[in-house]
Amino acid sequence: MTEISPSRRATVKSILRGLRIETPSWAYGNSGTRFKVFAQAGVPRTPQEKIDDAAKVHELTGAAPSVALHIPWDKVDDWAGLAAHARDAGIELGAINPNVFQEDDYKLGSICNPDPGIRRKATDHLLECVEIAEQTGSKILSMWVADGTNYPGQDDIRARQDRLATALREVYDRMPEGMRLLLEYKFFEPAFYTMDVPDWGTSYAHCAQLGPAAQVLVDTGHHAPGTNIEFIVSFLLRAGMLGGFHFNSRFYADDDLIVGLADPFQLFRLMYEVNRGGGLAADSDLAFMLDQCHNIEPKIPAMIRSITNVQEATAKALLVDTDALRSAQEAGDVLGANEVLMDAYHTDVRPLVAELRTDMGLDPDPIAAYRRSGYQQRIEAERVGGNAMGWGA
Ligand code: PSV
Ligand code: MN
Ligand code: MN
Repeated sequence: MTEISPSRRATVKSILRGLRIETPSWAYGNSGTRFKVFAQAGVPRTPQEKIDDAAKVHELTGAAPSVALHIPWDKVDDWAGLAAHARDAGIELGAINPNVFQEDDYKLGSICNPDPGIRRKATDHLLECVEIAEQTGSKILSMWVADGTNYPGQDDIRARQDRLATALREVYDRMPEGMRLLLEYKFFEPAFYTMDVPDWGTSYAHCAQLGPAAQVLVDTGHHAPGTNIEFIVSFLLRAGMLGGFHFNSRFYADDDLIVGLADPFQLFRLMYEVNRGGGLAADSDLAFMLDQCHNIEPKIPAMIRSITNVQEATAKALLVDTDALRSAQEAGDVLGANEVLMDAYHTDVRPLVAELRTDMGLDPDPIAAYRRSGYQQRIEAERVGGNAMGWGA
């Protein structure tokens, strides 16, 4: 077991200070499965209240300064007003996530639909989201299309790719300078035979065709069991094609559980590759976002826990003795190299992260601080009639 030297401690703390993790507005509302939504007391009734909860998470962690919106789940008339509300609460509005999957029209797809009228409608929504992003000051259009087919022969796989490319081009060309389009992939669900953007390779190919402002978004829950996600991360970072993450945990499918709870070792391996690929550098614009739904656990503490899990995995990744690792690798010392990684992984970094919070004027234990804050009691008393927002609505 290695001791953390004072200089390494300082370096890790300074990089951690710069780590920003965006929380998703939809994580604060009621959610569930197709079997049941277990409503919780005090959940937000409006986009403003979701922003307030996100701001509370940032206030206590100092690491979640923005909140992603999902349109139309978070639709308002006055976007500049919503951005001002966020600023007053102490955070910013982050990625804009269009929703082209919850209307009857989209039964056969959105921008890949065989019906040109429906493709137009879906593309117009994406363009509207670019405009919303301009008004909210958001720099990321985070795109996921649920398009695909369920049966062989249902539609022309190749024509669907053409339709996808056409719509993406229109959206990309409409984006202002400084905005990025991140294209998320998912190997199955809601379609089961083909998805139109099933994997990182498909996303990569479309993004490369679009131009430098288009990059791949890796949602950790969107892979087949056993997929080596850190390889994908390493590859995409090397190619300059990784735009951001949707972090969450999974056991079986797109479970959307708390990041780092199902497989903290995987999160460590991911963050190691992120650091190795320059994703934690001060000039990196890699977007760390969460995409989770808290079906049975209290939502604000769950978000705080998610943030602390990412921080701890990052701290461990930063503790890897890279010189020792390289020497072992070059010497072909298989077990020695692995031991260097495991040494870092087994280090208890909780005191270091707590110390950082104290340095930042925060409570070293943000969940305990939340419990003491009285915020939960207040929202439960005030937000009577809180309802499902987003999934399970
Ligand atoms: C789809 O499963 C997804 O990961 C996309 O990011 C959606 O926007 C989000 O989940 C909705 O929860
Ligand atoms: Mn996602
Ligand atoms: Mn998902």
